Amino acid sequence: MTDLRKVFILNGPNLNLLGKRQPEIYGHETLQDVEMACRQIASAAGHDIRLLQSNAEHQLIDWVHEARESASGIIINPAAFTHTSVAILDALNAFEGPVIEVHISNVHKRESFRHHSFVSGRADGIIIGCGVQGYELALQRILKIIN
Ligand code: CA2
Repeated sequence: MTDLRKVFILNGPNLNLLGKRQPEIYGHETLQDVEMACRQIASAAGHDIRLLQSNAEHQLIDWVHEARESASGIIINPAAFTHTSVAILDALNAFEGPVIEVHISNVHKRESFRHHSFVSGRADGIIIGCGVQGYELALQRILKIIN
């Protein structure tokens, strides 16, 4: 039977500005471009995605809880919450499927406060510094794990 659950692609604070500000760090593509590219990859494999973005930590946590019932995997770029949020880590620890953490920029070439991630201890894979292509790579990995 086909799994009707979606791959959730969760995005944290300020990522709504992707493609609109600081293209030297984050590139020119928008979250909508990411959504279109990922939907195409998922649909070729008989799956679907749900791409969400919030500036609020509690909203991201609620979506992770929702994913427990309705997602086959989670791709997450927690943005600045990566470096601060035990609460997002705790929520992800309660999700049983695969989790891939994505960072558009190479956080290890940036300020030292970006070098630590609370989420990495839960992630099954981490893609860093590959631009927005990182979302596509993460999706390919999730599809491989769940198929
Ligand atoms: O490289 C990444 O994907 C980050 O998760 C992005 C976060 C940053 O706090 C992390 O250290 C690394 C920031 C997201 C802000 O996104 C913007 C996009 C365009 C313009 C301004 C902000």
